[in-house]
Order: sequence, then structure tokens, then C-alpha cells
Amino acid sequence: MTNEADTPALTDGFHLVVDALKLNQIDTLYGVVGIPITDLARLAQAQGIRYIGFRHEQSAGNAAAIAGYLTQKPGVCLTVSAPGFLNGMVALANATTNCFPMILISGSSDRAIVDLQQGDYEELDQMNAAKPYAKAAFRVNRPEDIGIGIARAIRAAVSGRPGGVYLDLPADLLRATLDARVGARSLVQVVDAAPRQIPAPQAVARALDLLAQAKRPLIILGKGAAYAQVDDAIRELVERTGIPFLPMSMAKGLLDDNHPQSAATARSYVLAQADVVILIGARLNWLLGHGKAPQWSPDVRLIQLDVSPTEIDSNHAIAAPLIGDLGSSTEALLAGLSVRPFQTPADWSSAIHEHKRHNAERMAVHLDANPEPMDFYSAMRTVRDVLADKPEIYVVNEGANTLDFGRNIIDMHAPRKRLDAGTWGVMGIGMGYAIGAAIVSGKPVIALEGDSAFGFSGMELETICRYQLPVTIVVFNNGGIYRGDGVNPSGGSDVAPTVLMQSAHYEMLIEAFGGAGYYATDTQTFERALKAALAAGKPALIHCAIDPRTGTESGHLKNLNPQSAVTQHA
Ligand code: ADP
Ligand code: TZD
Ligand code: MG
Repeated sequence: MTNEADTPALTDGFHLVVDALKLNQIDTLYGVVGIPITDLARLAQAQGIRYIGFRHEQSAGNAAAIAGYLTQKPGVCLTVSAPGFLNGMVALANATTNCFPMILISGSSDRAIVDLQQGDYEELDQMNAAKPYAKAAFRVNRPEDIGIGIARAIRAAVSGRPGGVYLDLPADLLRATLDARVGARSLVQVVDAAPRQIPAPQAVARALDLLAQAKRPLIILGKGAAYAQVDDAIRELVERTGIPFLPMSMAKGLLDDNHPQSAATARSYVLAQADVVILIGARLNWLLGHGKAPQWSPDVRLIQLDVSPTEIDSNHAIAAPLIGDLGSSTEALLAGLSVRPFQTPADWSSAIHEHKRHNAERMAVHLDANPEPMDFYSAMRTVRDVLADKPEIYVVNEGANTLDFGRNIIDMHAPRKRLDAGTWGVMGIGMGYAIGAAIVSGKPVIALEGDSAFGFSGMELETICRYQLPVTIVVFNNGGIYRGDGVNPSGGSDVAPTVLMQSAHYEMLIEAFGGAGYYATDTQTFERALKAALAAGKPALIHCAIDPRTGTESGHLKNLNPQSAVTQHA
């Protein structure tokens, strides 16, 4: 007979993973269960971690990624092996591309069989498959290493430039047992996961020297600036210097879009004219024309505030790099400006003002027309007006025209409320981002979805209804990708490659799960539906019928869309 004193209490991989997550304040998992992680999800739930179950891992991963962006804590996605893992990988790669902190945890099959490629159930060398698309990828092979493995994953996700981290947990690890006391001692609580990085004084002085020479300065705010949650310091930098600013898409609302110094409605003018540009948490990638002429002045000189040293000089020479976390860098600039103040020349501000006025007048003509059926201008103007006094609402946005018009027309009034297709221009983030934002904030979300974009994650309507989330989805149905009036050039009976179903009734989909469906063909009906849906705070889908002849191919990205220059004769 043995008594309890001689038999050490046991723990196992399942328990250690849950303990390690809890020790590091990971309070939510987003996932899809199956072999070998079903019991992990069950145990996490039993131990007080919230488990949100999805219909597809890509959406679970997108929810985790946006949770990471909004909270500065890695969002954690849990998947099964091989195909579940690969479904989650799209979200992990997207998180890395967008600099969002996320951890994808996938169960994996028997290492011995996987490595000899002997054909296990869901066999895949997941860790190596993840590496090219992740900021880091780790596998834990021994239960006593779970604590350190999770600590490494958290630190890799949030320190420096945030990104997606893959953590591989083989089935054998999960079931492996360990003396509970040894297990408890092996856990690691991460201390200072994203340490501050203070910029060098010389780098600050160099930036201020360059700024002092500026006649036409401009600040560009990127989603890194929004992520950093140093809103007051950034506002002070902008307001004290009087420098006009351009928000990148997801930085809209960091300062109110109606702020007098916003140059968003004079974007082309300020980019072409600015002589000194301060980039704050924004990369000079395709979204900014790589910093090159003709969009930019060929003589422009740049100050770049970023946490990642290798971002500097990636596209355009940077005269004054300022490497540090944005809190520290902005504070350092403000301290320097107290000694050497800078004021934006008045002629530059008034020239911008003039361009803004002119552009706003031209835009008003489109916004005020009220065609039936609706076009993107009238539909988005309706959304803008309904949201004008509701700054707390999150706006998720994807599509092509639906994205471009939504971004340009809908003003944002609070930081980190606009969540969109981002650096990749990826379709499929819609429902995942909407669910993630609703879960972490408890606040209402409106998802503005092209009819094509919506299809990539539409089945998550069931998830939204199952958790009764305050999410209102608007499907802008113009009958296809970019527009709905394409014709099959062969004359055959199949529709054109860009065409989807104009006669669909997307609002009926949500009714299948008990949500509220609305159908609108004019702006008055649309406005009523939107107000009713938001007031109810329950899952709703509004089908917004848009003229299939409105919308342009590739939205605002025509220049990136190659078209055949060769005329072929049959
Ligand atoms: P946008 O698409 O809005 O222009 P990007 O995603 O291209 O923005 O750029 C974000 C930049 O912000 C990245 O280069 C990233 O390294 C940087 N960044 C992210 N978080 C921080 C932070 N806390 N401090 C400083 N830089 C940051
Ligand atoms: N697949 C993925 C994952 N991402 C993509 N960006 C695309 C395909 C290509 N694509 C775009 O770039 S926009 C878009 C696709 C398919 C959909 C545009 O149609 P929509 O929006 O109905 O969502 P509009 O309003 O009709 O332009
Ligand atoms: Mg469409």
C-alpha cells in the first residue's frame, strides 16, 4: 500500500500550459478544437480562461491578432495539427506583416513519425512550416520546458517590433506527466515583456536639427503609433509644433479626423510638397508609395520614429532615424522642443487649408447626391453620419471600393477604433477582427464588408450569434469583386470572373442563427436599419444594395493591377 506522502502529486503538459498562460495573464483563447488539443481547451475553460470557439482557424487567428493589437498582450489562437495549423497560419503571417503581437499554439502529431514521414494522422513539420511567416517559431518537447517555452513566445511576440509567434505542442508533450512541485517551479512569469527603448540623445538632436530647417513639415502617423498607446504625447507633439498630420488608415482617430491640423483631405498635395516628414510608427511601404517621386518630393528629408532599426533606409534614405519605443521617442522630442521650440510656417498651413477646402467642396457634390440604387458615396455618408456621435464604436472594414470609400468618408474620432485589411490588403479579416474587438472591449462593433470580402469569413455569423456579440455587419452588395456588371468575354453562360450574386439576400444568413436581418436599397431605409441595429446591441446584418455599376476595378489600386496590353484575335 502506498500513501499520499510517498506518491508525488502529478501534473501534466495540459495543466502546465494552462498554468503558464494564467501566470502571464493570458485570459482568452481563440480557437477550433480537435485532436490533440480538445482537452487543453476544456481544461483552460475549467480554470477560468475564456475560450472562444470559431468555425475556421483563420478567423480565430484574426481575432487573436486584433486582440493583441488592441491590448498590447499577445492574442492566443489554439488549433489542431496540420490543416488546422495551416488555416491559422494565414492569420499568423498577417499578424507578423502588420506588427500585431499574437501566438499561434497548435497541437502536433508524433514527432518520430512526422520526422520519418511515415504518414501520421495530420502529419506536418509545423514548426519549420511556420518559420518563414512568423517572427519566431518554437517547439516544446519536455513538460518541464513548457514554462520557458511560453515565456519565450510571449516575449518574442510583444518586445521590439511586435509580431506573430508559433508555438508547437506535440500530443506526447500534452499527455506527459511530471512531479507537480517540479512543474510548478518550472513556470516563468515574464518580467517587463516589452522593455522601453530609449533613443540616443544624438539621434534626438539630429532629428531636431533637421526639423528646424523645415519649411513644409508633415507628420505621418501609422498604426505603430496607434498600437503604442501614447496618444497624449503624440497629440502634444502635433499641437505644440502646429505640424500638419496624415493618419494612415488604422491611425485614423488617434487624433480626431476633424482636427484642424489633419491634412487627410489634402493628402496628395502635402505628400508632394512636404520638405521634412516625420514618420511615426509608419513604414515607407506600398501604402506610402515607398517614399518616392512622383508621389513625394524628390528632395524630401525624413525623420523616422520606429522601434525596429532595420526598418530605417528600407525604401528611402532616412536623414534622422530615431530608434526607440514611441513613448520614449516622443517624450525625448518633446523635451528637446521645450528648449528649441519649432513652429510650422503659417503659409504652409494656410496653403493646406485652401486645398482641404477645395477638395471638400468637390467631395460634397458626390456625398450629397442621393442616387437610387445607392452608390458607395451615399451609403458611406450614411454610415459616417450615424457614427458621428458614437466614437466608441469599432469600425472593421474590408473589400476594395468598400474599403477605400469607407476609409475616406467615415471620420474616426477615437484611437484604435478603425481595424481594416491593413498592410497586406487581405480579405477575410472581417468577422475575426469584429469578434476579437467585441470580446476584448465589450463595445459595439460595426463591420463594413464588401460582398466578396464578407464571403471569406461569413460563417462566423454563427459565432457572433452564439456569443451574442454586439456586432452589426453591413454587406455592401454591388454584385461582385469591384463591381457587378462584368461580362463574360467568351459570350458563354458563366458569369464574368468578377461577378457574384447581386440578387442574394445576405441578411437571411444571420436570421438562421437568430440574429436580426435588414435589407436596404435607399439611404433612408439604411439609416433606420443602422440606428435600430446599433441601438439593439445584438447581432445584426444589414444588406445594403449598391448599384452594381459603381465601383472601380481594384478600388484605388488601379496602378498595381496589370492588364494585358496585347489584343488577341480569336
Ligand atoms: P501603417 O500601415 O499604418 O503605415 P505600419 O504597419 O507600416 O503602419 O508601420 C508600423 C511601424 O510601427 C512598424 O515599422 C513597427 O516597427 C513600428 N512600431 C510598432 N510598435 C511600435 C512601438 N511601440 N514603438 C515604436 N515603433 C513601433
Ligand atoms: N484573396 C485575399 C485573401 N485577399 C485579397 N485581397 C484578394 C483575394 C483579392 N481581392 C482584393 O484585393 S479586394 C477583393 C478581392 C477578392 C474583393 C473586392 O470585392 P468586394 O468589395 O465585394 O469585397 P467592392 O466594394 O466590390 O470593391
Ligand atoms: Mg463588391
